[in-house]
Amino acid sequence: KEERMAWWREAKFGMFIHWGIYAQFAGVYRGEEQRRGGAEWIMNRSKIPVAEYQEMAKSFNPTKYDADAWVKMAKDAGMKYLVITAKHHDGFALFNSKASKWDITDATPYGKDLLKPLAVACKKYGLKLGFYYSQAQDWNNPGGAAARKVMSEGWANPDSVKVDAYTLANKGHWDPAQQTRTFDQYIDEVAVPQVKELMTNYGDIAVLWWDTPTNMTDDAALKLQNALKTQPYIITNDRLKRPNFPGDTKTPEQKIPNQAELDGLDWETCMTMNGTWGFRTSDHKWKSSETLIRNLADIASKGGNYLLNIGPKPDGTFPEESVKRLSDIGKWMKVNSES
Ligand code: FUL
Repeated sequence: KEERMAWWREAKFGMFIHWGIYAQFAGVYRGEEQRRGGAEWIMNRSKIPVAEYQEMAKSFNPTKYDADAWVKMAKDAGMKYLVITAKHHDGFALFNSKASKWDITDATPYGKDLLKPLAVACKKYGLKLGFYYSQAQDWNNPGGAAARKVMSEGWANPDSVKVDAYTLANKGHWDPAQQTRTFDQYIDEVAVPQVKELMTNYGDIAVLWWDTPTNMTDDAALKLQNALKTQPYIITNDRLKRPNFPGDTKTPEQKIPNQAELDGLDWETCMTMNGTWGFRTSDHKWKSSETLIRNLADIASKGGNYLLNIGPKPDGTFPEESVKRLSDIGKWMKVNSES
């Protein structure tokens, strides 16, 4: 483990990327602002029917996507690794998957694998590449889990009360289309095969970032863990299944732990630059560059890593506010690494 963790412990700073079909909604459904949660949660929060959500993929066409430019921005900011949502809770695969048609190649006009060019660019600039994979929650591939959440208030759907009762009675789901298969079938036919695809088609993978173990079983967790074995150096976080699968790293979210809390453990604080992980037009609560730099220094001095998020726009570009902050951090890094 010591050998496996060596680069990660030195890294200090990485880029998190939350990108998917939710960027198309950008926090708005049927003209109503989503009231709670990150914009990447809109399908669940607003109880968007599966067919309607999938319709949105038909106009997802990120023609301005430039993986080389993304990785260069990360590198110039002093980041040493990158973790991207290969599949978030909405189940949409940013890669070409044979295990599901709910992926970039089958469901969108863009039609090209988004992770391949990223792997190439990471190699070119010497950054490590990691994948976030939502192993349990999947709101589109039937059988996937759904965390039960209160409906985002404010959406004037006359059926909302009924939909919520349905959700309560159906383990968090809101559309019968989500339940045509069992969780075990989803694990065996979608999650495990997709993780294997991610482990074999993109070269060396440095990190597997699991998330929200809703309804996970030890049995399913073991299958997923075994799917990583072609990447013997991979580092995993603590979100596969608690408590039996602790992984390598702790994942404080949106907060910097106090020193004593995580002393002796490997930890990484993930944080948004504004208030959302996925792109949201109306979120203007940007932290200042100064705050972000202070956070980085604080985290590094306490022995942790800082995984700072970008929520790209549907056209494939980073929000200008994020670009500005990355460049400010880069300038500070340059001055402070020369001494
Ligand atoms: C959370 C997720 O539910 C959020 O959408 C986001 O991905 C964050 C990093 O982890 O648990």
